[in-house]
Amino acid sequence: MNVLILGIDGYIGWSLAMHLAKRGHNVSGIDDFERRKNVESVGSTSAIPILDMEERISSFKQIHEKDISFYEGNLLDYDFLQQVVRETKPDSIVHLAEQPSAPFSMIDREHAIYTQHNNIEGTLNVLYAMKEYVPDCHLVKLGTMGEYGTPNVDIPEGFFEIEFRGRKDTLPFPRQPGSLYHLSKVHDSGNVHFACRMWRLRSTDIMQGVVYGTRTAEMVDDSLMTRFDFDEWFGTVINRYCAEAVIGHPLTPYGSGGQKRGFIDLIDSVQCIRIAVENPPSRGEYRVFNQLDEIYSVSELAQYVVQVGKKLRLDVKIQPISNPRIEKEDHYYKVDREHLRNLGFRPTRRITETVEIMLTDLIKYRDRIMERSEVILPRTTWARGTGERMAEPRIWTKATALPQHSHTAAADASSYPHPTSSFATSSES
Ligand code: USQ
Repeated sequence: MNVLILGIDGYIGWSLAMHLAKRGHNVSGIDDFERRKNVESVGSTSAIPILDMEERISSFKQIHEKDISFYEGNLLDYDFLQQVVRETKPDSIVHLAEQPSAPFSMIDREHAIYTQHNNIEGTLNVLYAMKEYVPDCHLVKLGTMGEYGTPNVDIPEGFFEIEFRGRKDTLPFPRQPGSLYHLSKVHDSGNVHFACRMWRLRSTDIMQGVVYGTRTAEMVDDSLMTRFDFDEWFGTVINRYCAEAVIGHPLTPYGSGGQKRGFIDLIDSVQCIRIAVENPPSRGEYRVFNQLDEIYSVSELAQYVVQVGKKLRLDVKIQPISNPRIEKEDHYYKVDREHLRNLGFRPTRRITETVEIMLTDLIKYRDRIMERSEVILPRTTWARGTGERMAEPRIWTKATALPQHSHTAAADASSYPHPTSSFATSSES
């Protein structure tokens, strides 16, 4: 199949490109490196070093003997987009080219407008390019479980049957998102559904849970790794916990820690997207997949990281901090997720196995995380808005983070002992 990946340079985009190319698909991708720039704009960087796109592609070709084509540009540039679509003639477009951070969208008015403009207008351009040049193409659109919010009833896959005043219908399940980023995805879902109904496009709208992990099967060399964010804005909760654990920063569950979310390993996220690509819906069909493996509360996750950290001789502490977001901390959460399983999705490994792989990978890059450790504690608040800084007492400082001997070795990651050898990272040791 010809697959065009929008946002090929991102955390999932690069992982997916390698997976699909290795599988024999003809993969092209678009990116304008906005994610790299946005992470840089908040003073952070990927904990795992990543190569430039040209170098990534040539390393992938050398190692896996497959080609990936790359086009640099932005979806908001319709001339650019339509030219790429006409040239690559995709059977499937996977749309990952959005600003994906809830806290980033909540910094202030400018970040909110940037997020919604980028995400909603970019998606509209994709829909128009499909309508005009490849109406038979399948759009795999990355939405989010956060579109639904946390209702006090079960969450179906997109639609539910409702009886109201004696009449019945099957309607989109109500959306109650918790950030202006999540809301941009709700607007996208409405536009994609509309394009399927009006223009007979076909689409799978994926309500994905929170993704975690450092590795997929194709990442057999350091040059093929994908980015890994740990800052307040772009790091997701498990990834942040693992980065915190390796530098001796206490894990940071927000509030009471009872918030439940659906989670999925990076390796399974690409597996699921591949399944969606290879099993397209019919013309005019708009279908919704809830893409997650298991549900956990953020406290439970912290416990898992402590447990695995112990195995690796890391002394991991938990220090809950006041919640910068407005969200329920004690709530019902039950989610249907049959569609992908019916098409063959099987989780690759248990969460604790992945956390072990993550901690082992990240220990190698402790100095990079340590250098940017000031981006870990949250400062963007939902309630006060306009980017006002949270007055969170500093509970951790670099100076107390590592035992003296590790500090002196910080410039050379390779001098850190292997996690299974006798060493511990602790603010107390
Ligand atoms: N959280 C903590 N401690 C932290 C970071 C987060 O307790 O250090 C909590 C948050 O308050 C929230 C939960 O963990 O209750 C998840 O937060 P997150 O930052 O990991 O994920 P979220 O903001 O929900 O967004 C991420 C991705 C987004 C994707 C979404 C899937 O950034 O692109 O859409 O996960 S979902 O959450 O299902 O909507």
